[in-house]
Amino acid sequence: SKAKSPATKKPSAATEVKSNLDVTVDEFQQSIVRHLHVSLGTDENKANSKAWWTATCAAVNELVFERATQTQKTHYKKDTRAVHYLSLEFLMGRLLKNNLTNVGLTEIAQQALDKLGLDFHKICEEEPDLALGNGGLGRLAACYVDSLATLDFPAIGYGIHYEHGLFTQAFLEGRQVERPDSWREYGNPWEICRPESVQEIPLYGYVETKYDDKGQIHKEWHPGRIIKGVPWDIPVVGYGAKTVNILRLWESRASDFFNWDVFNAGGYLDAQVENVQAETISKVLYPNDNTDAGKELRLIQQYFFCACSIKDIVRRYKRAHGDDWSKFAEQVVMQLNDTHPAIAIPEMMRILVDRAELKWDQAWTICQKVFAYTNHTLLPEALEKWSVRLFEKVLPRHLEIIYEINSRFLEDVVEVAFPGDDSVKRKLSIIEEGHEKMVRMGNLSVIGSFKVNGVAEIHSKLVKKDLFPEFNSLWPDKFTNVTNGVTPRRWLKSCNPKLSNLISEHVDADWPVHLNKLSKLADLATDSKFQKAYMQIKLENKIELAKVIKELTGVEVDPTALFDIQIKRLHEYKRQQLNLIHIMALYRRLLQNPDYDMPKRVFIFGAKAAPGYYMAKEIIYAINKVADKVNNDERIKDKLKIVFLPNYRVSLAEKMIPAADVSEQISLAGKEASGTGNMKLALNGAVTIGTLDGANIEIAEEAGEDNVVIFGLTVDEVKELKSAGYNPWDYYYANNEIKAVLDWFDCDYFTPGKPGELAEIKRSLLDYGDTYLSLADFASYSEAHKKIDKLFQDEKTWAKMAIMNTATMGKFNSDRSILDYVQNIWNLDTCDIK
Ligand code: IMP
Ligand code: B1N
Repeated sequence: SKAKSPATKKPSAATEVKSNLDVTVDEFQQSIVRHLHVSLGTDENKANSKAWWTATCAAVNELVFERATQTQKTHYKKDTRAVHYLSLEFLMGRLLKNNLTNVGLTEIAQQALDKLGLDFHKICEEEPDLALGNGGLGRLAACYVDSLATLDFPAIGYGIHYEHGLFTQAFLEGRQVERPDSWREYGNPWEICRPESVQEIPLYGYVETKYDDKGQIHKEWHPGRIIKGVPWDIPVVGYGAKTVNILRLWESRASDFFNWDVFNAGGYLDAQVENVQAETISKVLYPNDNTDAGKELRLIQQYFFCACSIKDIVRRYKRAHGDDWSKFAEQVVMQLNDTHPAIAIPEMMRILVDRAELKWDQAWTICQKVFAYTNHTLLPEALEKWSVRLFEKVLPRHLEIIYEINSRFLEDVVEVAFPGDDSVKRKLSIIEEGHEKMVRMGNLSVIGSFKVNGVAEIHSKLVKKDLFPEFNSLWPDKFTNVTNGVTPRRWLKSCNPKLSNLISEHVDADWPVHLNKLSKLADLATDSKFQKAYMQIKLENKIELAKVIKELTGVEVDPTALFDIQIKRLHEYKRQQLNLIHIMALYRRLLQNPDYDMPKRVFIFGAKAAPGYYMAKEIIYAINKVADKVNNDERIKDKLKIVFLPNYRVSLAEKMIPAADVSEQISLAGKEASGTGNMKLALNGAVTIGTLDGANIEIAEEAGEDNVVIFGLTVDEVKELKSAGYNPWDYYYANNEIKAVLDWFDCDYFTPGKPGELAEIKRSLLDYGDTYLSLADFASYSEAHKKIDKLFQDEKTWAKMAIMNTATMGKFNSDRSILDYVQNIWNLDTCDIK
């Protein structure tokens, strides 16, 4: 790789953020080369792309770590109140491009690599995704830490340093196979180990009751095991690079001192087995989205990272305030990302009561000012419950504390509000009675938090009305809404540079932080010159995606066709199966009438199924099989293509979203708490075909009803239909097209020689009751697609709709969400970093 020297372009000030990091192209180039030598011990001749990528990251880090240290120092000196975002998942994706965007050095880096004879985009492709999350919930956490840093709020994200993130997905003859993700097999340049902040975490064992001289009870937990928590810090660079916060992820290790006993007793192998068990805690992310695995290791993961984080928080607080707990709740707020970190509540009580020896009431008062809880789902299978038996074994002291919290709550609160009402008590109790007693983490979270929020307007209403109605009548002010958002830095500026440059020609350059400024584009929505420029960019993005599709699947698609995209975890409630049966209906219409009037269409899927989710995997297989058949059927003359891109992940989303014409958001109303992919797609100019569910409702409000296509049952209609008794067979017999499509699954049309291989799909939609009402919504969905076809064929109308979507998505900036949290829940001040 010999250095070429192309003319050095001047970075255009209009499109890059002005940050305080002043570096020239030459300096940056020198820094990369220096790191190649000094940090990697190689040189320009030996280095492969991976080495160049590592060196480039190191060059960025040199600037970023300095800011991180400065930020921590300032927060410490000013003794700022900070939010601690506790989350089992952070789906960060790649960081190089993002960090360059945020420090305003994308063009500098591009030119520096250019001068080294390297291709910037190819170098970026070397980076593995940080896939420490499953989907929306984990990616939301990543957007939120970005916004917190961008807005200069003191904040820290706490999570687990999984050795293996979400599995990678491949297809083997159309079926999903999973392989482990090894994002840090050869180290990762973004993280720094902090051995000076290691924590020790107890587990198992028993509780001893002791009495002191005054006859006071003291509880002492004698743990059966001690695990070490080692923190790894990843810098979180705000846009403009003033604040650099950190994400602190805990890795589990065997605790040295504990294992020495076993070791000395001659049990070297036993000691190793214990090591292995300890290290298992942070080994792998549970791959379930929206379902509760209910496994012991998962409970231990939850406790492990909460206990490490609280110790870290308490240590930092004590350094400033010593043993004076009176200011703790002024300095600390902890946001629980769903119930996964709810064990932090009894852990905090344990620290305050058992260790700091505060009175119960004093401790509880502090606790209740510190925790806030975000609910992300109403799906019953996702609501966490742990068996009392398991709890007692793993966390015996916490179980006692939970019982104490519960009995006080039932006596002091429920009995006062609903005297003598045992049925309300049974419902609100943290403990569910039954043949197996269970700890309800949702109830614990509501009782232990000062605020509870849902993630979109409709979802927050349903949290109050359907999930926690009695809690809501006890504490109406506790419940609130914060509609989700997405960071426009990653999800527009960095992933769609062409559109971003066009926007910057017409809108103030600070639109990536003041996203409402995009509304100015509405004036241009019918301007034919702007329409042309906008649609030309969409086409170029589609050409790029077509290349990716060809590379990954071998399928050739026409970039002028309508690109219809459904990307999200595979789940029956998200209804990929509805999309599939509609595509099959289109295919059938084309077979019956080759002149059937529709624009050329490409249906594109991306989705991982939880490895243990049988039906989800059947749906993937069915889509792949139907795709094989349709894509190779010459009779329909390429009017219809279906592609399922393997290994959907953040970095693939960044390539798909800018190329979407239509965004499929078709969950059964009431099931998708919010959705955030819906926001990213609309922001990039895709027209939503969607149900009145989650944030779709707010997207439709913002975009205007002319610029989205809504179909399907509403939440109330779903309830009505279900209570009247839904029978999918009615729809099967009443609608010829539904019948024909479902019957197709019985034969071997899509699986030659293997009749009935796809029959589970049909059974799930008929025999198993069609839980998510796909058949009930089919007709309306089909009409909505006909409407899309018409609109798409009218180029001017379509361009206007696409532009209006970009213009109206300002509300869904995650900065707005963060400001909502700050105002309604966290009560933080910004902190300027010099
Ligand atoms: P942490 O609590 O270990 O995360 O500390 C974060 C940062 O706060 C440290 O890296 C320092 O930059 C700053 N800090 C902590 N303690 C002190 C101190 O005693 N003097 C000055 N800065 C400190
Ligand atoms: O959280 C997202 C929302 O936009 C989605 O609508 C919602 O489905 C998603 C257990 C979950 N809810 N619950 C989960 C993930 C992992 C797990 O182990 C539940 N994910 C969501 C952000 O608010």
